[in-house]
Amino acid sequence: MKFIHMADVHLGCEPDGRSEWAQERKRELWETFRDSIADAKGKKADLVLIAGDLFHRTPELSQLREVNYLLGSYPEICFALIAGNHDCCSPGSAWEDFDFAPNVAFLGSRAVECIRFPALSCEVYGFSYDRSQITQNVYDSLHPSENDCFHILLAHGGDRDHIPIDPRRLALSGFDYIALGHIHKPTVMLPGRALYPGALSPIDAGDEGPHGYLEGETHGTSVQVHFVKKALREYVSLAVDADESDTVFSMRDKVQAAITRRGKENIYKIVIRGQRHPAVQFDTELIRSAGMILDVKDESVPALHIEQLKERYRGQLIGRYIESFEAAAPGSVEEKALQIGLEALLS
Ligand SMILES: [Mn+2]
Repeated sequence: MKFIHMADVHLGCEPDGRSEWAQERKRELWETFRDSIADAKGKKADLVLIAGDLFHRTPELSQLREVNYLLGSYPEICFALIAGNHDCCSPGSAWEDFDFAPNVAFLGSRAVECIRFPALSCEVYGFSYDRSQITQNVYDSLHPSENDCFHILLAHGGDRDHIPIDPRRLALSGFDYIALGHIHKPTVMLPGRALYPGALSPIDAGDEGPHGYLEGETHGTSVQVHFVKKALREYVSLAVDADESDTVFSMRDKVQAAITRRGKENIYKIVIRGQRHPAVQFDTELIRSAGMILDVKDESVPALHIEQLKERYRGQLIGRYIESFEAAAPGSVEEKALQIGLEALLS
């Protein structure tokens, strides 16, 4: 059996909400999801597992209809999904009496359900969040029935407020594969058995690194699983060095070149380091126009030629200030005080 395991798609979320590209990214989340479902057909997957937080919030009817249209277009593929903490199946929500296509199994109850796929001789166990927090470690005591099926647990959480999971107890549970969701970075809990694919697309600037889904194939009760990069973009922290020759525009050019090397499609957090000319102030808003940049932090320091300054201001306040730090060791707090004090005095 071949399967695709994804989680934390967060449809409806508007990543980078205050940026110029927020709407584009909101649409991208849907497109990437649609593409991943299309991949399942291309790869001839039998089963697609969606381990919670498919939506950013408890879905509206229109969003459920959209997803149902996409999944229902592939009647030869089985889909199994649960609601996570973000899109919890709260009483009265549109989840409750939604009529999914026959190939879609929504394990919407708060109690553990088991869905059997006889053609795949596979059973999928799981339940949905009915609220945004569940602090009981419900997964640790779950066990599949004793039969010859391949046993999958669809599970969401793993931190203190969202169903804490003890990997040692999970390892003893008897499930052949545990499809996890909630942690946005691809993470292995038990090698080949319990994995987080990470968010399908990165949602938060902290979600650095590649994003996508897991593709697996079963051999008896063992599983071979690997990560497939699918997201169009990554969040990247990038340091760019300034030197004394740099101006605001030359710095923007440098940032642009660094972004071109690393990939223009990515979303950046830029930090300017190094020593700038004392007369230059970097206009971070202007530099931000060099690409998809969330934030430019200027951590450069003015290049201060201490000996020259001491000569030039000998006998004056600045000269005496420098002399009073003569014993400062490199990297010491005194050296930092010298730097900060000089910047203030010189400006
Ligand atoms: Mn979650």
